[in-house]
Amino acid sequence: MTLISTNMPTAELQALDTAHHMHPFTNNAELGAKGARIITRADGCWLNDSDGNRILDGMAGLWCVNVGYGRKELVDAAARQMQELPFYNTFFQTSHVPAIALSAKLAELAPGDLNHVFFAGSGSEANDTNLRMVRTYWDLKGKPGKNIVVSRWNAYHGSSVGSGSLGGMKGMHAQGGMPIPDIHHVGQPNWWAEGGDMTPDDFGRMRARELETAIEELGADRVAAFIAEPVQGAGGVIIPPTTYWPEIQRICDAHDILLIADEVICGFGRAGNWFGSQTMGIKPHIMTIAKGLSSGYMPIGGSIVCDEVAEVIGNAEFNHGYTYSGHPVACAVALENLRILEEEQIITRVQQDTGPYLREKFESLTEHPMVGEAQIVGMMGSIALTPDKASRAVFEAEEGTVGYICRERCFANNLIMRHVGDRMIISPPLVISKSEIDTLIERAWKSLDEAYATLRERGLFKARPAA
Ligand code: PXG
Repeated sequence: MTLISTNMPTAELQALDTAHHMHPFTNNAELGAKGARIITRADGCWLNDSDGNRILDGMAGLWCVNVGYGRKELVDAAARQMQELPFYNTFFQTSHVPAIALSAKLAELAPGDLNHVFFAGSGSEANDTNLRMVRTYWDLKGKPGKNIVVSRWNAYHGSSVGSGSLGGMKGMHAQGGMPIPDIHHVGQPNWWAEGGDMTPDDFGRMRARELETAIEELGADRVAAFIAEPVQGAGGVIIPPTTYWPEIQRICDAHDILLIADEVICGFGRAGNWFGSQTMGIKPHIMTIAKGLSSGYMPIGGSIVCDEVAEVIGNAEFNHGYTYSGHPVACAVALENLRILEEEQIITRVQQDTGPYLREKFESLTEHPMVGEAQIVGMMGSIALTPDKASRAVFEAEEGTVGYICRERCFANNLIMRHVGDRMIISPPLVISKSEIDTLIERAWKSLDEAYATLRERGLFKARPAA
C-alpha cells in the first residue's frame, strides 16, 4: 500500500482527495477542479498548509477550537484515558469515571437547575435528542399532542434529518425530504437584512411576537418547545436587538413552552460567558452543547437538562442513545479542556481584555467603504457588506457573490474569515493575543480593499434596485 503522508506533493494529495473524499456542504466536482487546501499542522491560532503557508485561523476550526491548537494537556488526557479505558458504553446500567466527572462538572458550570447531562457525539445528535426528549416529556405529562417545536428561519441546528429539520436553512430543506412534520418556523431577528424602516428595538419585539402568534395559531396545547441559538452563528453571527430575548422568555413562560438554547457555538466562552444564555439573560430548560466543550479535539456533544424535565424523563425508559454517548476518551478530553478554560481564566480574559480589544478593532472596519455594520459579542463577530450603508442596500449581484470574492481575498492573504451570503464572519480561538488581533484586522482590511477594487473593476459595486 502506498503510504499517504504530509510529505507527498500537494497535487497528489489533492488528486486522491478528489478521487475518494466527499466533502460536506461542497460541490465536489467544482472543488475537484481546483483542489482542496490541505491543512497539515496547527499551533495556537495558526494553521500550516501543504504548500508551507502560515494561515491565521479566524474561525477556530469550525467555531470550536476555543483553547487553540497544540495543547499537549488535551493530548495527554486522551492518551491516559485510552490506556485506562478506551471505550465502554453507558447503556445497560453501567457508567464510568469520565462521564460521571464531566456531567458533574457541567452541572456545576451551567446556570440555574440545569443539572443533568445526556451525552451525544455531536451537536446534531444532541438536537435530535432534544427533539425526542421534549416530545417525550409532554407525552409523559399526559399531553401527547403537545409535540410541535418552533424554530426560526436561518437557524442552524445540525445536519441530521431531525436537527436539519429544526434548522431553518431552506437549501437544506430542499434536499432529502426535510423538514419532518411538526416543526414550525418563525422569522429571525436579523434587523440589518429584514428590519426595514423599523427601529432595531421595535423589530426585535415584532420578531419575538411571531412566536406568540404561532403559538396562538397552532394552540399552546400543541407547542412543545421553542429552540434557538442565543446568537445565530452559521446564519451569519446575527446578534438580536436587546428587546428580543426578554420577549421570547416572557412568551415561553406565559404559554408553558419549553425553551431550548442551542449553545453549540455560543457555549464555553464564545459569547463572553460560559454560556450564551448568560450573555443574553435567558433561562432555558435545555441547552445543546458540542464544539467548544472539547475545543474540537474530540467529537462530543450533549444536552444539559433542567431538574423538572430530567425528573419526568427519568421516571420512564427513554428509548434513545448513541454508542458514543459519554465516550470516555471524549469526556476525559472535554474535562481537561474545561480545566484549561477555567484555570487559565480564558473567559475572563475574553470579557475584560482581549474581547473589548477585538471589539474596538473589529468595529473600526465600518470605516471601510463597503462595510455597513459590525456586530460582535465575546469572540464571534460579523460585518455586513453593502454598496450603500445608509439604505442598507444589497448588491445587485446574486447574494453571496460579493461575500465569496471577499472570502477568496482573505484566503489568499492567509486569513480564514468565512462568508455567509454577503456577511463576513469571525470566530477566532479565545486565546488569540492582541498582536494576533492586530494581524487579523490588518489582513481583513487588506482583503476588503482588494475585494472592493475587484468589485469596482468588474462593475459589481452596485445596489439592487428596490423591488
Ligand atoms: N447547533 C449549532 C448552533 C451549530 O452551529 C450544530 C448544532 C450541529 O453540530 P454538529 O456537531 O453536528 O456539526 C451546529 C454546527 C458553518 C457550520 O458553516 C456550522 C456548524 C457546522 C458546520 C458548518 O458555519 N455548526
